Amino acid sequence: MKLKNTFLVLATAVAAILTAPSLFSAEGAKPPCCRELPTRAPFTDRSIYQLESKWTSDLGREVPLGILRGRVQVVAMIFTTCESTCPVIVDDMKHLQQALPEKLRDKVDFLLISFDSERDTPEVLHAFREKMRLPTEHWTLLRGGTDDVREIAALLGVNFQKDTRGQFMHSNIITVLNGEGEVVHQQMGIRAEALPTIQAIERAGLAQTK
Ligand SMILES: [Cu+2]
Repeated sequence: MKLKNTFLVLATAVAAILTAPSLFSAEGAKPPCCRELPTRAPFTDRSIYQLESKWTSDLGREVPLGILRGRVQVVAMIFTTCESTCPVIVDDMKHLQQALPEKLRDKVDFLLISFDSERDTPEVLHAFREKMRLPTEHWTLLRGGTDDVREIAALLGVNFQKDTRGQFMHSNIITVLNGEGEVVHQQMGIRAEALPTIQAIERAGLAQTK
C-alpha cells in the first residue's frame, strides 16, 4: 500500500513536469530577460529604461532594458576578458546577493552589461555566466552595440576606454536601480563597504512591495 502511494506521488509529479508549459512555468522562476512586462505605463523622467536601445542576453534573446522593470536591479558594466577588476566586481555583486535578507532575495536581480560589443557575443557571455556560476533566475548578462554601450555608460557615470590590446580601462561602479529603473545608489570601487548598498537595495525592494 505504501509503495503504491509512493508510486502515485511520483507519477503525479512526473505528469506535472510533463504538462508544465515550460521549465520556467512560474513567473518568478523565469530569467529576468524573459518575464512578462509588469506594466506598460510610461517610464519616469529619471528612468534609464526610457532608452530605446535593444540588447541581447546571453540566452540569445533581444530585449529593451525596460524588460527589467518591476524589480530592483544591481548593475555593473564589465567585459569577460578583463584581466583586472571585472571578476572582483562580479564577486562583490555575488556577496551583495548573499547578504540580502531572505524576504528580498526574490525581489532583486543582478545585471551585467558588457563594454566589449565585439568579443562578448551571447555565447561568450553565457560561458562567462557558467564560469562565474551566476544563476539564470536572478542574473542577466547583456551585450549591445558600441553606441548603446556608450550611452548606458554615460547614464551610469561609468568611464571606459579601450587600449591597444583590447582591454578596457574602466570605472568600477555598482549601481542600484529601483523597480522603475531609476538610479538610487552607487557603490564606488572594488571591495567597498557593502552595508550602504545593501540598505539601498532594501529600501528600493521594500518600496517595490508596497
Ligand atoms: Cu574589468
